[in-house]
Amino acid sequence: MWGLKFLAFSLALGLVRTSALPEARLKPVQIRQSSQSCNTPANRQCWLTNGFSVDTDSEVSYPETGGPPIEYFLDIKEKQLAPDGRTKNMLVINGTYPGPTITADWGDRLIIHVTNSMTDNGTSIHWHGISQVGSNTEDGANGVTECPIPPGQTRTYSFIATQHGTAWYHSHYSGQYGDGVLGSIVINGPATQNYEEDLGPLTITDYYTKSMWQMGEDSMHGGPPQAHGALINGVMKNSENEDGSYASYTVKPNTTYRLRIINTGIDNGFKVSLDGHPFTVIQADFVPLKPYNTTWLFVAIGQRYDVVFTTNQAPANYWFRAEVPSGCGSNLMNKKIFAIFSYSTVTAADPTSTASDSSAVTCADPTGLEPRIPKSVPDFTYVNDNTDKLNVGFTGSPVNTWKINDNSISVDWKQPTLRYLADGQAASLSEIPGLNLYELSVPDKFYYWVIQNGLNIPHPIHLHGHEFYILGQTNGTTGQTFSGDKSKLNFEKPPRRDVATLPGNGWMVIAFQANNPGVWLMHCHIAWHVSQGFGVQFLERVSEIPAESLAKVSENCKAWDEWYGTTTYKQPDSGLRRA
Ligand SMILES: *[C@@H]1O[C@H](CO)[C@@H](O)[C@H](O)[C@H]1NC(C)=O
Ligand SMILES: *[C@@H]1O[C@H](CO)[C@@H](O)[C@H](O)[C@H]1NC(C)=O
Ligand SMILES: *[C@@H]1O[C@H](CO)[C@@H](O)[C@H](O)[C@H]1NC(C)=O
Ligand SMILES: *[C@@H]1O[C@H](CO)[C@@H](O)[C@H](O)[C@H]1NC(C)=O
Ligand SMILES: *[C@@H]1O[C@H](CO)[C@@H](O)[C@H](O)[C@H]1NC(C)=O
Ligand SMILES: [Cu+2]
Repeated sequence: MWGLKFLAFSLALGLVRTSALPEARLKPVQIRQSSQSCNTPANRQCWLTNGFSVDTDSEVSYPETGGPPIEYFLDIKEKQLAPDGRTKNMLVINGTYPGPTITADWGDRLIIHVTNSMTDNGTSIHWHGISQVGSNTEDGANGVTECPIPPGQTRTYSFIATQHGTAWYHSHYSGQYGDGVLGSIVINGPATQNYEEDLGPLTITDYYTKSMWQMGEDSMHGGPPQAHGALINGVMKNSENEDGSYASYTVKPNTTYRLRIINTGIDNGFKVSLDGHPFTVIQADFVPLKPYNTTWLFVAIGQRYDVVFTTNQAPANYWFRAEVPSGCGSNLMNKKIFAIFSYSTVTAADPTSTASDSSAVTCADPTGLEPRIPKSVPDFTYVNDNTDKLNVGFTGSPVNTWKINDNSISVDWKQPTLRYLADGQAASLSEIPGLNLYELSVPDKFYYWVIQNGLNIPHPIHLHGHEFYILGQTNGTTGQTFSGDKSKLNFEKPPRRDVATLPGNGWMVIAFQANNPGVWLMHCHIAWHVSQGFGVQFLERVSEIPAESLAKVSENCKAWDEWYGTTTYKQPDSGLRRA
């Protein structure tokens, strides 16, 4: 309890500074007598003997043991790589794609120094899924919470991992992450199902052999560009010349594994499965679930699923398969999207296994996900105006543009929303149309949003700073308009997560509580769409955003202003991702 209570208290007093925030580190030498680790293969539900477990609501509390922070140094540079055998000029972190996995324990403070060693691009790094409680300035959304980091500069991000599970980090500078600026995040913590070993992250993405800047240009003027292939853990055999390789895992027989599946994609959702090995799904995004079994999962861009499976099949090599459901992306050129799981007792080779599941899948989230810690949401009065309704629209002229309530987001890299606050201009924010700003001013009130899709294209909707409750979601049948009929909504124990799929021609109703002062983006995670304006900003409890933290924004903007004046590469799009 004390962690967030203390935070809320200090926020209210405007006292928060980095060093004053509670810190935690579960190093054996640091562990207090009262908080030994109790997390074992036979009891993954337990975390610490002082009561932290999978039944601890990470929105309310997290463990702090007062150890040193976890520090990372990330260096972003141009580099030629050939992830699927075809050479591409990429932008990567520490020379690898994906970048280094950030690993910490639940409650740790992370201090991450990001150096921009690129020549012509700024950057900012968003820690996707991390709710940044009390640390809005660390959210890494350029044009919103910071100015980009200019070439030659380093910016330090500092925040606490108040949640646990699987996430990822990526550039928020236009479409840059599609050229390689991303990596996985693993926050160790308790789980709802026992397992013996953790196989770590499995990232999956569509892949473009041309740069995001080129593809973004194409997507602005025509239909969504066709992806040239897909990658799992940054590699794949391509369908053109069969160069490249499949990602592979070696597994021991009769062992229970945890696997962390992450869609880090640009424009495609994936159906995934592992031949012969059904999944027990234990977590969706950062939210632990009541475990359920399935032979396949649909994973939208930005979503994560933690699954457990047992190697109880005949020792052999097995395909892990991914495919793009129809209507869920840009018709990938490569249909053979595989990784290989090899039993350690056999010689690794291309599998001959057959698919466990051949059901045609739609571009829709699994229904009925039940959080381990169910929480209910109060009823609301549906007003059907811009206090609770977000209408998604589109125009193709003069260039492809997405609109929410008839307005497109277009942030200014050099004028992030927090800079207005730093400069004492909070009052003028609502008059700047490009911000697409919605103010949420009542502390701890639940805010409800009916997101109505006017087109037959599904969108993965991602919210920063919160996990949202999904009160209702249509399931892909055409032409559904939310009528206001609340009997179609689930207020009792709705799923919670930070990305959910807005169905084509349908609607989704979400809610979240104003419990995290700051400015938070909500946007479509299809890179082309957010670049073309599909996003809003929620300005939450503006008077409680500590003025002191904003000094960091002014400082980082000064460095950006100096560099931006000297470059010929100017902002080409909404600034959030490139179209
Ligand atoms: C990344 O590279 C930096 C600079 O070369 C180095 O100091 C750091 O240890 C590397 N970090 C990781 C996680 O590999
Ligand atoms: C980013 O850098 C690439 C070259 O690596 C360049 O093509 C692109 O125009 C740059 N974009 C911006 C917005 O600076
Ligand atoms: C797995 O365990 C079962 C029973 O515990 C045993 O019969 C079987 O031989 C084991 N399989 C392998 C591949 O070790
Ligand atoms: C899921 O499958 C596992 C392994 O087959 C089984 O032990 C478990 O009871 C199943 N769980 C549910 C919720 O059906
Ligand atoms: C979609 O909704 C319809 C109508 O509510 C229902 O009959 C159908 O089973 C649902 N389909 C799926 C895949 O959930
Ligand atoms: Cu979209």
